[in-house]
Amino acid sequence: DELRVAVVGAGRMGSDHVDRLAHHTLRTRVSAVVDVDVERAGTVAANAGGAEVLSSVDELLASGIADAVVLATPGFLHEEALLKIIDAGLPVLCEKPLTPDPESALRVVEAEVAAGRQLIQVGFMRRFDAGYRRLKETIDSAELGELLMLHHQHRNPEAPAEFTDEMVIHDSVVHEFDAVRYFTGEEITNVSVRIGRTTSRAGTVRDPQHVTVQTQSGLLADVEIFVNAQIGYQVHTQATFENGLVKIGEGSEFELTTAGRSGHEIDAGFVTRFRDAYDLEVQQWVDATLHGRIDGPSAWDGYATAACCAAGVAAQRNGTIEHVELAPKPSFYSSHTGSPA
Ligand code: ISE
Repeated sequence: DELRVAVVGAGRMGSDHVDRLAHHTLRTRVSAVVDVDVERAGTVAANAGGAEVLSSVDELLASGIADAVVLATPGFLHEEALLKIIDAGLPVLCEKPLTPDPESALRVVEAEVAAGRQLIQVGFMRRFDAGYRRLKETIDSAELGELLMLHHQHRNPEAPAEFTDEMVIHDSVVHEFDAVRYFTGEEITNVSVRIGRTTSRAGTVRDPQHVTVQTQSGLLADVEIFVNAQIGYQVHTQATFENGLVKIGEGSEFELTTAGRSGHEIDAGFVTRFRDAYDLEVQQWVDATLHGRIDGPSAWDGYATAACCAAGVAAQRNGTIEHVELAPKPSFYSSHTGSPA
């Protein structure tokens, strides 16, 4: 069997996924590349011999040339596309965020529930990172006793000039919201944000910021988010247990020692830092889809993290601890492996 995948959105993530599907993923091929900018779609499709070039989701769904979709347009375009894709009954791997706000995310969740089967996986690729998986196993096995705290550091080399305080939460910290939910298997109940000194290298964004969340059972997790850190792309986690500590994300295969210094390389960006995670995410999605299943992060995970983002932006603005409001979780998602119960 071979899954025919259409990639919608031929920007940075879309073109990376086309390359991955065409050259690094088994049991699939790219049947179409879709972008309003058909020239850009054409250039990307040329890397996946034989892929059709189309300019809209409507055209794609009418063509019948795809069994499944990878949606990699900007987040504000996701809702409209997802509702059409659900209506057509096609499985979709949707890049994060599911949608930019909890109201639209909930509409997508409701449409999926109404369709009666899970079609959406959200692209929280860190769940497929080897370090993340190992830490999750350590937590679940209780071999170090109970998990007490999580400390995250999320650093980017630099942010685009138009990056805003809101985007710090929506684009960047959304990954930690999902990570905390993944590690603990619990929902986040509140979010606060403190902002102190700001680097002279930031544009209008206040940077770094310190975010604290709490889960249903009371666990605290904090995040240093620093999007103009200059040093490269770093995603570290330190987990504090009753009987030990675990650090992930700091290692590297390649350690260099030279005159007067010793250390390892730092990735330039997320495409390389999480390459293995993206590869595994997409291969597992292809294989599950061929078996008529979705077994990665769900639309519910997309909705719950969107609710955390809304609380995070309010916390940034108000300087308060903001409660995260969630709609009741449809039982539809309870059997799902990736999500908190
Ligand atoms: C970007 O959208 C990502 O998803 C990256 O993983 C994150 O590190 C970056 O801050 C975001 O802008």
